[in-house]
Amino acid sequence: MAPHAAPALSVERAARVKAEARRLGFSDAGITDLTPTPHGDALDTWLARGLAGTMRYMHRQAERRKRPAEIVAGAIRVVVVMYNYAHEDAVEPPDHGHVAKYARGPDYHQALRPALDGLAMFIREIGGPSSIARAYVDAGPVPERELAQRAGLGWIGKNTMLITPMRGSYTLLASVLTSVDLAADPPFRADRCGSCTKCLDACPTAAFPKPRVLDATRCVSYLTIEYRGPVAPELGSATGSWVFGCDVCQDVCPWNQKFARTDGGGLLPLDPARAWVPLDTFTALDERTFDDQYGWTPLARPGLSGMRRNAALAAANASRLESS
Ligand code: B12
Ligand code: SF4
Ligand code: SF4
Repeated sequence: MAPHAAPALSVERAARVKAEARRLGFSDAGITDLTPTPHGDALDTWLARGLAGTMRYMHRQAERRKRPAEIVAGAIRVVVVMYNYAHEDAVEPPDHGHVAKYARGPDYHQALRPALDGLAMFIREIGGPSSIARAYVDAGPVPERELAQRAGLGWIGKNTMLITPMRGSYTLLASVLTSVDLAADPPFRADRCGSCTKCLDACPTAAFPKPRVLDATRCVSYLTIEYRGPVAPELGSATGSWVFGCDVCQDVCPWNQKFARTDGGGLLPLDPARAWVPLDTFTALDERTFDDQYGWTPLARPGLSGMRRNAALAAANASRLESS
């Protein structure tokens, strides 16, 4: 075998895999290895300070998150794919609650899965019968943003989001871990945040103790999606009209304001009309109708009781605003 045959093959395979990812509807793809993440200490500190709140799975997955080679036995590469879901926001109607952009349609975990499984199959076909390729959409201990940065897809902004030049951060990430030797991309080394602090300043609940560290227990996204039980009044009064998730630290980012592109590949059909829901919607629904209307969307995660709690907070915030 010629000495450079293997690298040439891995370069050619990598190019085919990335082209296939784009053909399947992903906005971009990058490849990296599975060596331990250089920021494992940041994860340990985050967990030790209790900043994960009740997300126990973050503790359970920590060791594998720091050493992604341990996630799938035999895997040596990860193909990280990105899906762009940016779309125009509708103007706020009165007495409505705001839903984060990514959640205005089907649950992306299910919606991206068939295309990602298709990519995994393509990689196995390239690699031959004994090859492994396993797909993950925000599941398991895959440190998606770090791997995406290492795979050259962008940098991690002060708001902790993966930001891609000429695209921004309204993107979802997913990955395929594989035993097939694919040429790795160079990491994205630059930090393009510069002296900007817009996201840190705009966060309604002051959830960033410092740049690139998020106290999830203060984040509206955590409070409205992950957290069960009553929200502390000093935080609940800052969640504004958000009833599911929050986009503030992305909406103010100049990289989104200048470069967000509404050219998503059709894998996740979002409906801008679902950006705002009447605040009395959830009180009027029973479990069965909630399931029919929202069971296939991300709003199923907090469920009917969670959405009632979130809508009550938003209604209280609206009436406080009116009377002030
Ligand atoms: C737990 C979680 C949350 C938690 C905690 C968020 C957080 N910042 O940690 C909550 C519920 C709050 C949340 C909210 C949201 N989330 Co979330 N979340 C996750 C999840 C499952 C794990 C993230 C994690 O590891 N957190 C632990 C902390 C410590 O990690 P980290 O902040 O990413 O920091 C790491 C790196 O930044 C690195 N690091 C530290 N310093 C430095 C410095 C440099 C220079 C570098 C390179 C790296 C680096 O070390 C850290 C440790 O690994 C991922 C999916 C996954 N499997 O990874 C999705 C994920 C991060 N979430 C996502 C989204 C879309 C959101 C929301 C926008 C949803 C919304 N609209 O409400 C918000 C955004 C809030 C925000 N500003 O982060 C996307 C982000 C896509 C992107 N383009 O970045 C992901 C990747 C899901 C997906 N599959 O697409 N999320
Ligand atoms: S998602 Fe909202 S609450 Fe959470 S950090 Fe960003 S701006 Fe703050
Ligand atoms: S708002 Fe500014 S500091 Fe925050 S992520 Fe965007 S560029 Fe970076």
